Order: sequence, then structure tokens, then C-alpha cells
Amino acid sequence: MDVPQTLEGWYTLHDVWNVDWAAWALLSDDERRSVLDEARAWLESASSVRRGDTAMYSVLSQKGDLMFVHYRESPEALNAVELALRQTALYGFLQPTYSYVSLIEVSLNEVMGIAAKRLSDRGLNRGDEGFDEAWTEAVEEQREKMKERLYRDVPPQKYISFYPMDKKRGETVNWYTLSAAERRDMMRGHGSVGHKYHEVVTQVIGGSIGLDDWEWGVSLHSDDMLVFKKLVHEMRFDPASALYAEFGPFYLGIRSSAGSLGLLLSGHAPS
Ligand code: 76R
Repeated sequence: MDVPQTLEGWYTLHDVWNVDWAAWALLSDDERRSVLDEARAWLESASSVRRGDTAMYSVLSQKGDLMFVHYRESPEALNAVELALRQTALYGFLQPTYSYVSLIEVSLNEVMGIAAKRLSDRGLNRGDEGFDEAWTEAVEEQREKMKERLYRDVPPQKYISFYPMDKKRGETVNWYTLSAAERRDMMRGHGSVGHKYHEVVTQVIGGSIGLDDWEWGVSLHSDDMLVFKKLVHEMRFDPASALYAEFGPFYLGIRSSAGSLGLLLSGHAPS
């Protein structure tokens, strides 16, 4: 059995809520102000945590109104931020619609692929004198670099597209019965389609096998919402997606600062 090796970083929670607009409308201005002050304080302290990050999005469509994205160092820290929300008065006006737990994931294959390319660019190949030491050093260097992706802030771009997905395990089409080489080649193809969008999209892959209902939670972050459509459409034609990908619900959000919570709740879209 050749199970892909992965590196894991922060624990993540994508947390989607609807607002009880009718109940919110019944509050006086003073009551609203006090609920908002407390909720903003929760959001600001969640966003300024030393190890991890929190971001808020205004969600498009009836799938939700607000989405909080939390990155934390442990399950306990993730649990703490959701319990803190439940202590606020705002929580009384929130109705759960979706939530998803995962761990930021980078594949070790990728780390080794980059290390191998670095060495071959320098003219060093397996079997050459000095290759082994250079190889160990290059892998370590890439592992270090990957920490920037594993322990990062929520990417700052204006829009998020979040969706969970599986790789197919059908009777005849089954990702998990492919050979390691077949899977590696296919992920290479996937990466090369993805790389075309490197400048305009940041992908954060959350591995969730054993943690939540799907195998991965995919977060795409961009300043141009149209790019999500172009990228995911192009990716559909790549064999890793065309043959093997199955998707859950998609959530689209617009990044909103803690300061704009009051505006959102009074009916103003983020500017
Ligand atoms: O950054 C890299 O080059 C690493 C290569 C890479 C890996 C290992 C990569 C690149 N992805 C990887 C893993 Mn991805 N990705 C998705 C989706 O909509 C779909 O069809 C699928 C959803 C998109 C749109 C996307 C985009 N990727 C994964 C995995 C883990 C699978 C596994 O290990 O078997 C999933 C589930 C997944 C899904 N991918 C990229 C992108 C983009 C834009 C890139 C290039 C990143 C960049 O260059 O910045």
C-alpha cells in the first residue's frame, strides 16, 4: 500500500450562519449597538490570536448570511473560538446552516517534486557524487518553506469559494485503487492546470478524512470572483477532476472586516 504522505498545519473551521432578520429588526438602536460592540470585540480578538487567524465573509445566496473562517493550532483552540461566539448576544440571532472541519494539508510528494526539480536545475542527478547530501538538504529546505503554507493567515483576497469534495470510490472508477504512479501523474496534471492561476488565486487545501463528511475542504481566495468559475471549469476537464472528483455544496463569500458587521446587519453589502 502506498498511502500519500502529507504535512499538516492549522486546524480549520468554516462556519456558516443565517441571521434571524425578523428578531434583529425588533431590537432598539441601543440594543443593537450593544450586541454589535460585543460581537465586534469577539471577532477582533479571534482575528488577532497569536497562533492562527479568523476572517468573516458576507455569504451570497440563501445558503447563509455570515461565514467565519477560523485557523487554529489545536482542536481545543478551535473549540474555544466557537464557544466564545456562543457566549455573545449575537449568537441569539444566528441560525446554523453549515460548518466544516479540516486540517491545512500539503502533500509531501509535492515537497519532494520541488526538491528534485531544484537539484536537476543545478545539474545534480540521482547517482551523482554529492547527490544524497544535497537531496536531504533540498527536502528539508522545502519542508521549511511549506510551513508558510501550513501555518498561514486566512488569505486576504476579497472573495472566497469554499466547497468540500471527495475523490471517487466507485466500483469501476476508484481513486484509491490506482497505483501511486498513476495518482502522482494525475496530481501533476492537476498542479499544472492550477499553476496557471497562481497569480490570481490562492488555494488552501484542508484534509478532512476521518474528521468531517468529505475528504477535503477546498478554499479558493481571489480578488476576482469570475476567476473561480474559469479555474474550476478548466479543472473539470483535467482527469483528476473529470474522472475522480465529487463535490459538495459551494459557498461564496465577500470578505468583511469586524468594523463592517454593523453595516452588514443593517443591510449594506461590503464595499
Ligand atoms: O501548489 C502546488 O503546485 C501543489 C500542487 C497541488 C496539489 C498537490 C495543487 C495545485 N492542488 C493540489 C492538491 Mn489543487 N485544487 C483543488 C480544486 O474544482 C476542482 O476540480 C477541484 C478543486 C481546485 C480548483 C484546485 C486548484 N487540490 C489538491 C487536493 C488534494 C488531493 C490529493 O492529495 O489527492 C485537492 C482536493 C485539490 C483540489 N490546485 C493547485 C488548484 C490550484 C489553483 C493550484 C495551483 C496552486 C498555485 O500554483 O498557487
